[in-house]
Amino acid sequence: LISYQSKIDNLKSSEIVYRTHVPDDKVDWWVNWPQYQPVDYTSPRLIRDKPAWADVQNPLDIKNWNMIDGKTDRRSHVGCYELSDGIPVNPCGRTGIRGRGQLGKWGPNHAADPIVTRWKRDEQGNKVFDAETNKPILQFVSIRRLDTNEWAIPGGMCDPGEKISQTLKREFMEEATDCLGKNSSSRDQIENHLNHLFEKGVEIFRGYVDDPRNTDNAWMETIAYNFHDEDDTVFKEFSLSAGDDAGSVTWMDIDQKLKLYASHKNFVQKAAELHNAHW
Ligand code: RP5
Ligand code: MG
Ligand code: MG
Repeated sequence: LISYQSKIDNLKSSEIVYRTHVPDDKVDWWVNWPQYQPVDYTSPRLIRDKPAWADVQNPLDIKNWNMIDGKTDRRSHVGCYELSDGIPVNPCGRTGIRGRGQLGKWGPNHAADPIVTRWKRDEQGNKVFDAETNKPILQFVSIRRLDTNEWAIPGGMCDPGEKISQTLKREFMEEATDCLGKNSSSRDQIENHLNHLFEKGVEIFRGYVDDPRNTDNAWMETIAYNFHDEDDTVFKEFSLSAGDDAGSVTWMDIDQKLKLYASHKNFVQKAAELHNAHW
């Protein structure tokens, strides 16, 4: 879990908010820590703009925790979360900050992560093997996030009422093909091209994400799926293009030296294991 002081939000220096440092042995709520008084912070943008995708500021006005609440899924993948004075409590422990931080929902904020893979190939089209492990190298479509500058899976938040299969494809199209920057006929072409691949995904992970935005009362959860282009038929003549909250996009070799956003390295490792690829 995030247990270091980190600067959050793009605020003026006088407004910067710091997390309380949470040592690893104090992350668990069961460990008694009476001095723990983290700052209570919800992004002023959420309070001022009240975006449609975000909750109301007062969590006591929300009643349907741990269930589907209209179009909002307030259930957690990790089981029933507890409430403290009517406010959801992060099931993975202390984060050093209270409130919603930058997250829209109190409690779980649901996302989906498409791990799109292919084999690394040489100019002749032969698979490339790692010299040490003797295993073929898998590549995945990685984007560089504009918020933290880190490389990541092109995932994103589930829209209200959206099926997970739709979120996975929509986020991939927005961040890795820049479909929002294209006209509707190009968008349709891209979608037709990807439809077949996105029909046969394998679930890789479902649960809590160690996301830098998590707070004691709001946290990220995701469902990650692998979509694998075994024969390079889908992506051979397809160019990726970064869009929306992605600054760049690339096919990245999967290897244990990777540094990725949040828990994404774990998800990519599971995809490599699924294909018995180099790690
Ligand atoms: C991570 O944040 C998830 O794994 C997903 O990749 C991402 C969703 O947030 P945005 O990309 O929409 O900011 O926790
Ligand atoms: Mg997105
Ligand atoms: Mg995203």
